[in-house]
Amino acid sequence: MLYHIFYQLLDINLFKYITFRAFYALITSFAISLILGPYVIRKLKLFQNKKGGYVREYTPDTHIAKKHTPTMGGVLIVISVLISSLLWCRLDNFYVWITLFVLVSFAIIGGLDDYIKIKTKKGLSSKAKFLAQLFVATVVSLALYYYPGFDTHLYFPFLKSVQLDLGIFYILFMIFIIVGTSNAVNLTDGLDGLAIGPSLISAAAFAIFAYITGHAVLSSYLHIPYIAGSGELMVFLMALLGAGLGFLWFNSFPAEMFMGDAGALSIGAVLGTVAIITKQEIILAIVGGIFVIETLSVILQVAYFKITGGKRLFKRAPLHHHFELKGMPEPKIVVRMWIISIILAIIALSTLKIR
Ligand code: 57M
Repeated sequence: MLYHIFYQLLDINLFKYITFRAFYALITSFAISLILGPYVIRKLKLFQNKKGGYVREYTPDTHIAKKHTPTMGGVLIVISVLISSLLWCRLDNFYVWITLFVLVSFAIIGGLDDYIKIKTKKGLSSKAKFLAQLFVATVVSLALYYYPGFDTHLYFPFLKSVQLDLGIFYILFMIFIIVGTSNAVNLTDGLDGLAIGPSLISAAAFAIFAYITGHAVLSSYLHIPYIAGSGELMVFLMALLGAGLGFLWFNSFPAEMFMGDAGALSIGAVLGTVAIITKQEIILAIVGGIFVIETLSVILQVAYFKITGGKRLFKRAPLHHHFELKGMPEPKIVVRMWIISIILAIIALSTLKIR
């Protein structure tokens, strides 16, 4: 909105620049989440403790103490991103609106699950949740597919001349990426700061990718596809980064709140959507490697259990539970996952030069 007022109406050039608006989007959303945080925690606590708190069955003993930690903190992230994006993004940009739509609709699906879980201890059925995710992802994928100039090629890092045209199957691919990333972040969200750390690192890396993809000269210099208008996603992603840092302020060990499905599903879906728009889906698997590893640990655990007729590969999946049960302190597991995530983001960014 500020772009339209200060640049288009008042001719103040500074507001034209994506980088300027991106940095202030970060500061704005960080400030909002920091200021609103204590209020949101108080409200969520009141609501949740009235219902007696919530702790999953078979949770490691260390988690019993978390029984009264309020969940659904993702609401704080979503509100902060929304306000900041509406202020700092260009509001005539299709990609901004589609990403905001993903953020809000997945937050509603997740929030509904959190809400019902607190009320009835059961949550939405996993089938209903999955169908709702599929529905929104399909709407978004069709909107992107039919957007003029949409490119159905899949690009590969390191191999600038290799491209795969998926044609109409790109729609299925997009649905898979959006729903898959959404659930992968959700699976990862089991220790204080564990999901938000790699989410922030991914948002920061994709802010750089979005800027370059939306920049005609830079994208051609680095041999990556040029997607007109995608640079504006940098502003959105920096808003997400700011809101996530504000959330981490409260979610760092020992957490004062969890993001809930409202946060995990929406952040994951948004990262998937941004990777699709910037044509960096494979890079997402590298940047978001922690989410991939956590998801793979579950797949391997279940497969191994079935093949061996009851033996386990890990003490418990997803992987963070394995380390917990081995006696590793929670903050150590989390910080090590962040370290891996930072290294993966650096590897992903290095692919910009190696093409
Ligand atoms: C989300 N939710 C957390 C919190 C958070 C197929 C199977 C692998 C599914 C998986 C599963 O249900 N995953 C979904 C996991 C829960 O956190 C809440 O949920 C939100 C995210 N959706 O925001 O509201 C608990 O995690 C802890 N937590 C923190 N700090 C945080 O910042 O400490 C969360 C955020 C919270 C809190 O204790 O209550 C969760 O872990 O339940 N299932 C599992 O993860 C289960 N794994 C399992 O059964 N493995 C089997 C098979 C199926 C692979 C095996 O290994 O044999 C584990 N879940 C739990 N304990 N709770 C098992 C151990």
